[in-house]
Amino acid sequence: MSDELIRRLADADHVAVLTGAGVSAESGVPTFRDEDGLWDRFSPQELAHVDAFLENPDLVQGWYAHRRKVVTETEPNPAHRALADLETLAPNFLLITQNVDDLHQQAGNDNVVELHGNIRRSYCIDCGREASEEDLAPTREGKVAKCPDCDGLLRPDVVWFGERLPEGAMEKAQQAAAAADVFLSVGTSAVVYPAAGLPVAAAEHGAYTAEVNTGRSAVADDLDEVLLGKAGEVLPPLVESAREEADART
Ligand code: BV8
Repeated sequence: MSDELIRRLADADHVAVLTGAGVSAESGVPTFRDEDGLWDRFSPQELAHVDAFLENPDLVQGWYAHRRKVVTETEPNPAHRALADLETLAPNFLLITQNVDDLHQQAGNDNVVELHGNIRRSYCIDCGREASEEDLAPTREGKVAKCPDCDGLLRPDVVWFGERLPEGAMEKAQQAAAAADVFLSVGTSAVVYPAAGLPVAAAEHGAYTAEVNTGRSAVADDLDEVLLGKAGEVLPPLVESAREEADART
């Protein structure tokens, strides 16, 4: 990591961070597009799309039931904790996540925008009633889970391809990107829009931009700095150094 990034983080009044599945990889949550990723066997359109859901509700409900189980068995890793620490350092901070695993909130981040929803919530596609764990129990036996009130199909509260992001989420994220002194992009391949447009939008508004990734993302060439490595190994020393630099000034 460069002294410039440390200095800018120490000085920053506004910090915004975009995260993707890579930040949860060290918690044991598989990513989407890595070799052993979730989409190794299925393509995104086969699963994360409402048409796939309506055609194969048991397959899609089963996939999300599996992912919910994985998520309930995982906990935040040092990358999540470093980002919670960073929120206490920056006067203005927003964590913009594409992840649906709730791990940033569990790590202690308060200012979180979930661009793609949250897998812990499910609802009925017909009446909108929120589904309980009990309502979802049939998915554990590979059966279709339906609404106890109206018999509608139950779906996860996540954003599928072709679906609109949650009301106001992208606006809040874009405002933070435009105001950012430093914008970090952590653990995302940056191929899914509109989320993937945020790091470049921040750069265009004058933010110092850096990505933390085990490989180069699709937007790496447009950023000021690329920190190659695991988020759980790169972020803790980065935030610690920024905090020491900030303390040295007071
Ligand atoms: C919308 C569901 C409009 C939730 C997901 C062209 C054709 C067709 C469509 C489009 C198109 N151009 C744009 C679109 C729109 C489409 C899109 O972007 N498609 C892409 C694929 C081309 N976008 C949409 O449809 C969005 N909606 O645009 O709506 C609209 C407007 C008005 C009215 C109606 C509609 C909706 C996008 C949301 C899709 N939902 N998932 C779920 O099941 O989780 S996307 C899916 O990919 C996940 O949500 C995930 O968040 C997202 C991004 O993936 P990443 O998080 O980046 O994960 P990935 O595995 O890819 O990468 C992991 C990275 O981590 C890698 O770089 C790896 O190197 C790194 N890494 C691994 N380990 C570590 C690490 N880094 C650090 N440390 C480690 N240890």
